[in-house]
Amino acid sequence: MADEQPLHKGFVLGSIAYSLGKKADDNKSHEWTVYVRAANPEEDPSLYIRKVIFHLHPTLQPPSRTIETAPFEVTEQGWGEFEISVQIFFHDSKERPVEMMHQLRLYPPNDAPASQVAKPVVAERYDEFVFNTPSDALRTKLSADIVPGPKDNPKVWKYSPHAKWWTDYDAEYDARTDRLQEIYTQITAQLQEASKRRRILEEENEAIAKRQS
Ligand code: SLL
Repeated sequence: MADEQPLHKGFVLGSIAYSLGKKADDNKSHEWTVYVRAANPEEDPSLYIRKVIFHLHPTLQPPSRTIETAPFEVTEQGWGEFEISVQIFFHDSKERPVEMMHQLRLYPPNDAPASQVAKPVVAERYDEFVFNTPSDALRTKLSADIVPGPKDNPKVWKYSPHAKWWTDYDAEYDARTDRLQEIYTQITAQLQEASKRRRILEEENEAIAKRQS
């Protein structure tokens, strides 16, 4: 019988924008990249994503861009911020495509600290694909341990030129889990210490009570 558990896959939808400086054309002040990437820096998302269609602003030709392998991203130059609609299709034909909106950001917020201003502007969010009825093939693929591919594999974002600006949500999750584990260990030790103290006090009490009787 097929395993009924849904499968979750962490991913990130976002954009990164670099200012091209003062000498740039007025209508090309920034170079930006909009992307769908795996949460895991070593995972190739084309294992489960068949294609991604990015619907850009009509001032960019052609406005519709279909990307059929990782990295699922589009790089352009421009001056303005706009909403990008992103459609994600899966290899598994039973899985419905996902459609999401992303607001392209080129400019740091007005209240950004000066240290942020020279850096690229990253706008991204973590989300999860939920495969409710994954085919056996998809389940096998998604459950397999990630084998590190060849060095500089362009399909995994670990080697992307943008990687140093991107959030490693998996590592953040692991760090939080490690910290929680540490706290549980400390609490367990404290509880054991407290019950040891209680036992000693009870024994002392008994000894006193015996002497008094
Ligand atoms: C705005 N609603 O007015 C937005 C539209 C469109 C920006 C921004 C393309 C590059 C080019 C580009 O940056 N379009 O025009 O050469 O802010």
